[in-house]
Order: sequence, then C-alpha cells, then structure tokens
Amino acid sequence: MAHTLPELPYSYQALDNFVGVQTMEIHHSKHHQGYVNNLNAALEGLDDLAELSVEDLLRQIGSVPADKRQAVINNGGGHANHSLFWEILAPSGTGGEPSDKLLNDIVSTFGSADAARELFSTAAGTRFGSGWAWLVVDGSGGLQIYSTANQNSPLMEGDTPIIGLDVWEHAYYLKYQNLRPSYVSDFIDGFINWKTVNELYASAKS
Ligand code: MN3
Repeated sequence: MAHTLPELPYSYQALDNFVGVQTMEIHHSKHHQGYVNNLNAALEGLDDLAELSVEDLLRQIGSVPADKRQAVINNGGGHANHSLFWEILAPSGTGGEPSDKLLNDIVSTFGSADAARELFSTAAGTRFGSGWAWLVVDGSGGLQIYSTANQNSPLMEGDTPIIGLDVWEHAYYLKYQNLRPSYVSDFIDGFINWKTVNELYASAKS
C-alpha cells in the first residue's frame, strides 16, 4: 500500500494571512508530494516495511536496511512531519485554546505558558539551517520542547510530537524572508489548531 499525500483540512487560501497562498500550495503539492514519492521509491521491494504507517515506520527506523535508512529518515520524516503540520495549523480565529489539562501540564513542566513560548521560539529561531521545532510527549509521558535538523522526526526517539513547526526556508520565505522570528510568533499567536493539539495530547497520554 503506497503512501499518499493527505488532503489539507482547509483551502490553500485559508492560510493566506499566515504564509500566503503560493507558499501553502507549493509546500503541500510540491514539497510534501516529493517526500511521499521518494518514500515510496525507497520502500520498493521492502514489502513488510511498506505495510507500516509512516509513524510506525519511523518508530522502527532501526529495522530499515542500512542502505535505505537515510532515505526513509529524510522522506518518511518529511511525510510524517508535514502531515502533522497541516493538521495542527488552523485559519486565524478558528483554532480554539489549549485544554485545561494541557495548559496545566505546560505550566508545571516549563514554569509558565510564557516560558514555554520562549523555549519554543528559541528552539525554532536557533535551529541552524533547516529543521523543525517541536512540543512532544516523551516516553515517560512528560512534555519536552526541542528542535531537530532536516526532516528528523521525534518518533525515531520514541517521542510523540503534538506541535511541529517547519522552519525550512521553503515554509516561510516568500512572506517573511529573513524574519524567521516573525513567522514563529505569528504561528504561536494566531495559527495553531489547539483543538487538534488537545486531542493529540490526550491520545499520547493514554
Ligand atoms: Mn516543509
């Protein structure tokens, strides 16, 4: 069963006031499609691995043959990371709020919501080159904020991402150019789908 590009839960136009229509369309239909195509190519002839969901494939990355492993890390990671990213974005004003449970756990873990925001912004802002910033649920059920390089997925470390922000230049450059911090703060303030994040958190904790 080949991996396929997921439909977006909104139109390309719906995020025009975030990164812009053109970036949404190229990012989804070209970049993400490219990761899907390259993942399927890497899995050719590996029938057992090709049956797995992309998330399970990354959790079991050690079972991928060595000559295919980096291609799966890059393109399976690219597929999983973007699939999450589209789901945790929402058009401005529609994303809701963090649940009481998530907010309480953020405060008890990081000290305050502002401290968590600062950590996330720093992780996103200081990732040199291309990568992602994450809020994850770790293997012990705790929250962590960090960044990864390239398309490396937290799933490979046994963590479950509940927020991911793409900080590759292709994600924001047409709108924000060199101003990655503005892209990050606009994301946090206006375009997170907290309803979905709350569901992902509840699911990761169960
Ligand atoms: Mn991207």
